[in-house]
Amino acid sequence: MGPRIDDEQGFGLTTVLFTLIAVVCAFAALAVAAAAMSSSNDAKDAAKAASATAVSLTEFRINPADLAPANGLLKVANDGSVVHNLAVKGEDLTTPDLKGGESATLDVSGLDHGTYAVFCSIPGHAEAGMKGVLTVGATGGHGAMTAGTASEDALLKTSDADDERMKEPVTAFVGQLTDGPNTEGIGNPPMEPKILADGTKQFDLVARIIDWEVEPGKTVRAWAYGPADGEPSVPGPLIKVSSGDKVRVVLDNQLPQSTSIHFHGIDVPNKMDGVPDVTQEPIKPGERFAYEFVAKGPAVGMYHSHHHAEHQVPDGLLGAFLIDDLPVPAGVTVSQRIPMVLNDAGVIGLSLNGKSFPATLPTIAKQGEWVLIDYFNEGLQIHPMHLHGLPQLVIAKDGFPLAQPVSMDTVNVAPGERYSVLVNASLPGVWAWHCHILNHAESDDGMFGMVTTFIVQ
Ligand SMILES: [Cu+2]
Repeated sequence: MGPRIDDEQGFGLTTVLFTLIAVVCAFAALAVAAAAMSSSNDAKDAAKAASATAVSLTEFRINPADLAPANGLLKVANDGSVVHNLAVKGEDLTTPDLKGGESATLDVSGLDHGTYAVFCSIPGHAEAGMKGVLTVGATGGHGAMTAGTASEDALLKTSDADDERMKEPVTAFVGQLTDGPNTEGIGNPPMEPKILADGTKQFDLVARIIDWEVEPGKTVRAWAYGPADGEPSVPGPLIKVSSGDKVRVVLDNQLPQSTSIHFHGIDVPNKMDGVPDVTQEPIKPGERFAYEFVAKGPAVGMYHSHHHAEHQVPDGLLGAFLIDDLPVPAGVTVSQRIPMVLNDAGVIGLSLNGKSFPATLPTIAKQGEWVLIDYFNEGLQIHPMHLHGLPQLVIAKDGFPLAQPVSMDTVNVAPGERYSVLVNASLPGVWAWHCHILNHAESDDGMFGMVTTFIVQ
């Protein structure tokens, strides 16, 4: 029994061993099979990745700019030195931000067949040139020999779409000629003073935060001046007085921050200069301060905050302050005087008279009229203001009449400067009028910002 039992046990052990070996072998086989499968997937991925269309990003180019990946994959490499990405316009599809030397695969195979604009979405990079066209899917019957033609077609189609998109702001601007302003609120409303018993002209101003529509549908929280009994605006009310007037400007600070008013380019006594901690205490929220002086002209000035000015002024605490009319050359009769307040920062941004194109208003004159334009730069950058078709005769700089007026087609207005120019509406037509720093006037979506027109009827 014993040996049999042993034999049985021996047999049993052998069976167990064989079973174990078999199981181990089976696992090994599975592992091998799995490894084989995985390596075959890796091989497929590798093959797919190898056939992905290579795109190189550099400063500031997408190369090639005309992409038509056969298998819907783009191998995007940042060959530049700053961070870039590749995004598909209008789709929620982009590579991660890639540092120089990094790359990523972008799968565009899920997009509907068609053409798409691609760009680098890092601010300023598309404008600097990082734009391209992506074609997804077959373009119909084109073989390898005609691939170039197909992508040229795609580029043309994109160009049509581009042109349509860029026309929209112009259409909105032109609509104002028949339908009136396309935004709420107009800057520079003339302000009438309260006349005090001694003849003093008193202007009661309130500073507060308001909703201001910069362009159709874009409303910002502006910091604005307004008459105590009227609507605030950006720019604030236009104040005009005459030489010898006793002027009193009372500011009621309804802002959450202290403020002050500096009368830039206007003769005032030192203690009325509006510089907190230098000539006065800051005007705290809820407080008032009265600025008093006797007007001395001619002057083309501005009134604006001189406290937290780096944000209070571009956010809207600015206005034009004129004393008297400017002397004009013999034989010239001025039919209208137009303030043109330039701004480029804060919540208001690139704008003319507190509005960005297409919400800027045109200047309209009859043929032969003389129009006087005062430029005021309340922004942080210089703006070369270019008027098409009609020369600008500069008659005053910072309100000081020039001994010899000088003609220009582009007037460079630096921060704080004022230029007064006469324009003779000599040639009929709609003349573009814009800042000539081109990205202050045009974007991928067409004209915006510091653009308006001068219309001669
Ligand atoms: Cu500009």
